[in-house]
Amino acid sequence: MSYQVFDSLAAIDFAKAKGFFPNEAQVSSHEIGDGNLNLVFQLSTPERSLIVKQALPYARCVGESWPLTLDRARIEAETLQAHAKVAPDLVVKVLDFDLEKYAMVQEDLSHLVLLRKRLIDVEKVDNLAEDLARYLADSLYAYSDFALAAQAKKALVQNFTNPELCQITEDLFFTDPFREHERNDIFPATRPLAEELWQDVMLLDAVAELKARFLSCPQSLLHGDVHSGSVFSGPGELKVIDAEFGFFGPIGFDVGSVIGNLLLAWCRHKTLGNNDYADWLEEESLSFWDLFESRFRTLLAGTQDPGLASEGYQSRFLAQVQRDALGYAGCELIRRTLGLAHVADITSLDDAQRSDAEKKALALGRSLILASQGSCDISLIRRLLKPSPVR
Ligand code: SR1
Ligand code: MG
Repeated sequence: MSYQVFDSLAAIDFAKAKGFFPNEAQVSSHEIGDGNLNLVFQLSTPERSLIVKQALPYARCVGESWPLTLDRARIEAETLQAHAKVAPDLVVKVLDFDLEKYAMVQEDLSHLVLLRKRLIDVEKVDNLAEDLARYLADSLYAYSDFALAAQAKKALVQNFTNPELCQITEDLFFTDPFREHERNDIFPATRPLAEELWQDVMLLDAVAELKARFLSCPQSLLHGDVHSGSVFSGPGELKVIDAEFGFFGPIGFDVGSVIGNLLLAWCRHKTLGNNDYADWLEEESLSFWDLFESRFRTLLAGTQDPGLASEGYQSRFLAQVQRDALGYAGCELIRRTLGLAHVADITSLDDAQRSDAEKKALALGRSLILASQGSCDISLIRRLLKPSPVR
């Protein structure tokens, strides 16, 4: 049967037709999606529990006035499957994908907690930097020119061309927040700072450079939206979900999204005076990069392409990824403050705290973006997070 938007019962019928439950089973079904785009049903019997995720023909957070391709469900399933080939323990399992219903069946991760919630709740997450670094290093290396034959990679670039979802990022990440735009959502106390930022020509030049690299730099198959709401975590476990923004883009974009989200949590906790926890977030950001870089460098040594085996080139490549990551982290801080899609790390604060945290996010974001255009490295984060000297 052709595409229809599921309700709870249709989600059960779908899972039964796929053989996940016997026809006679009493299955309970609840729509639990709280993301910006899709429907998510949790189906359970006493014996098993599963997730059915279906793409809607529009962006859920805005409504039918924002039509959106259903093909994103295919991209999501295939990106998760591609990344699971090389990092199976760190990616949610896709058990089935249906190209007519634009729906997939996934393992249920409800024994885990969204990373964003854990970061808000002042939890020091074991192995966070290690797991995220391994997920990104292994998946981003495996789908790069260093690991794939050129023609195979080009075929994948074609398969993962994701113009509508990329357009969302191009607009919401790089364009709207840096000018007046009706999609922006600006906290009144923050507006004067936004207006100041919009006049900053050097900043706008740097953001244009970062956007151009996002548009035209197919280095590897990115997750494309690896913020702390796309990661589940629990004791000894971390799982990445929600890869509908997957496409071939600059490696630093995924790396920077992780760093940007740790720094958004830092802005929250520094504002609240949770200094020990803010220091932990700072250390996690730095070790995340160090672990990513060292694992990626080790993988590079095994490149299949003798033409890309030069150590000098590989070092320059990683230095560029680092600069990109700092710049994209800066854009994430700014777009989550001024743009359409905010984060609970900041919006759940009271008004005075929110204004303070947003001020920090904008200043930090700006410095990171400007620095990404020079010869900066990750230690910049340490310098930027230090309290400014009293003048
Ligand atoms: C209309 S989608 C808004 C945001 O949600 C997604 O998770 C992406 O981060 C996107 O920018
Ligand atoms: Mg998402």
